Amino acid sequence: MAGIGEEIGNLLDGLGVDRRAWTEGSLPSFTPLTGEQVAMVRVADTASIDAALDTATAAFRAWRRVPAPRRGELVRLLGDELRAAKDDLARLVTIEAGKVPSEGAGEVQEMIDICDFAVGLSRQLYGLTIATERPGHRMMEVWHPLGVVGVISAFNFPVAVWAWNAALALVCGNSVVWKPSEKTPLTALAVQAVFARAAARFGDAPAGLSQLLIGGRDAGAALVDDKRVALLSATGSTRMGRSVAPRLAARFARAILELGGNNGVIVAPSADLDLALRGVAFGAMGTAGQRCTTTRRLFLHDSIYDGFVAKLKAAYASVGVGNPLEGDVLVGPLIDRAAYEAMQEALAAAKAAGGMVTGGERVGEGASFYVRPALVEMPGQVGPVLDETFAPILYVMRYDDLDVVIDLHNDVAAGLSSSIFTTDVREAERFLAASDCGIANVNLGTSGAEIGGAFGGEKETGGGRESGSDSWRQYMRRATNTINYSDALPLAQGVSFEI
Ligand code: UN1
Repeated sequence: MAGIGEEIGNLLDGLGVDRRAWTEGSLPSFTPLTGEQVAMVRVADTASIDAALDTATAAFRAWRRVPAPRRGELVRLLGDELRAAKDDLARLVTIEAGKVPSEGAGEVQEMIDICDFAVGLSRQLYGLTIATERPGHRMMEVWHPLGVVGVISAFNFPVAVWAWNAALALVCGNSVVWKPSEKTPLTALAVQAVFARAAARFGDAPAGLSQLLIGGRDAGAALVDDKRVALLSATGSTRMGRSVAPRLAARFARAILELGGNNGVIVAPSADLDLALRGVAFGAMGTAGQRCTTTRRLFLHDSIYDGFVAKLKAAYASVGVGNPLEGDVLVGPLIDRAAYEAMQEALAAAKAAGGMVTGGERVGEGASFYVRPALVEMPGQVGPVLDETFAPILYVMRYDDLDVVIDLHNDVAAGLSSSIFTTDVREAERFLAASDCGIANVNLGTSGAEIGGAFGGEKETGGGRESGSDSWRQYMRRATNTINYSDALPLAQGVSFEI
């Protein structure tokens, strides 16, 4: 598409990004919309990574002394700046990550929402007061800032995941160092410029309070292995988590891991089928199947199987696939050739395991990779159904017994998101009690969680929780304080030690 490079230039200029950062570097950057190279981005070298961690450490030392509600003011300004930049940033997300416009805007809205949440939190970082067994004593918990927070984010939520972490980390009194996906450096540069505007309006934020490290393995490895980083929040594949987790554990660093998902939906006999159809369609095809919360497995009760599959096939056939800048489409491109190849491999493996595939073909040719979402009727939960393939493939299976299907649902390595469509309260509650995922829903899909809840999952999803609820506690350290205001020194547990 002619002019996309020019449009990116205009957007980045408008968002306040220094041209040299994306024209004079060594990391080529592409748009999945056309596959063309659109920028050459500067990457951090070893010396600048080291300097960034020093600066982040100094920034933390200053920032932790700023009262939390005042820290919240910076995040409030960040939310303001994001509101002002929303349209341009959303457009950039569409160009760089391939999201359709409404999902690009949704991603930026998610950033704004978490800023609002964090501002409120900045006046609530509360601890407990606990009953003590000793007279004239008080015992309490106080939450303190933690240190430098490293953030490694993935291409599919190129900016929102940074915001979930950064907004909380900042109100909690930490500094932030962010390594975005090498596939999405431009949106990261734009967000960094937005942050810089908020910091300038704030006035006296320490230099380097939130930094960006664009780079490959070196930058990621520094965040994982360097003891100056107190907490690493990493989003990506389970394979990445398997490499990162033991290294963090070896240096006793904190980790928040958001890894793979293999999310399932059960449609029960009593379900509102129109609702279920819409929920499954968005969950499975939204973001071209490239969300960690994407619906990948669908369990249909025998009694509704044939009719539901027919409706689903019609929905799959009708959905528009293509360049979101050019037409009214619901499914944009895969991120790159590797994603397309992984999808084709999974479909071939599904066929070999007895699957019946509808869709999955490539649309168009050239350097971009558009595919029709694939529906695969499987004879059982075997072969590629057990793994996450980051592409729009929905495996469909039959069931007749709810307890059996819940066990089957849980019998995969990942444990992120799950849902049931039913109007039977007993079925709903049995599912909620038994799903082993971090997210379990009734009568809505697996994706599109709001920021107010804790986000994350169990098993090979990594166990981390980000975003809402009490996730903030991970970004702080807890101290138990006991104060003796008596003139005696009673020992706990009745111990006597008279000198
Ligand atoms: C991800 O895909 O990494 O629940 C995050 C959702 C979004 C976040 C997805 N709020 O689908």
